[in-house]
Amino acid sequence: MGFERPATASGSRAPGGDDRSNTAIITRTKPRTKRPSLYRVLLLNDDYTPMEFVVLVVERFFNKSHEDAYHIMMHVHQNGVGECGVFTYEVAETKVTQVMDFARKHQHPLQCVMEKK
Ligand code: TYC
Repeated sequence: MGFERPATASGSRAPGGDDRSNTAIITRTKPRTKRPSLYRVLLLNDDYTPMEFVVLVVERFFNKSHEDAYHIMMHVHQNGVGECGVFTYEVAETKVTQVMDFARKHQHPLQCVMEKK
C-alpha cells in the first residue's frame, strides 16, 4: 500500500536473470495525496443559554466577527441548529470539547456537536 508499483531492480542481475544481490528499488510513479475528511461543527438551540453567551462562544472558539457570530447565533435560535465551521477531525473534536467545557463551566446547557460532511 502507498506505492503505485513495487518493482525489483534489474541492474544488478547476473547473466541468466537471478538477482544475486537481493536488493530492490521501489519507485513511486504517481504522486498520491489523500485529502482529509471534513467535519461540520454545529451548535444546538436550547431555551436557557443566554444569546450573548452563544455570541461570545462563536467569537472566541470559531474566530468570527461580532456581526457573523450574532448572525450564526440567531440562525441557531430560529432553526434549532447551525454551523460554526468546517474542520478536520482532530480540530473539530477540539472545538467541541472547548465549547462544551466552557458552557459547563458557566453552567449553561449549550450543546455543540460534530458531523461528517
Ligand atoms: N434560544 C436561546 C435563548 O433564547 C439562545 C440560544 C441560541 C441558545 C443559540 C443556544 O445554540 C444556541 N436564550
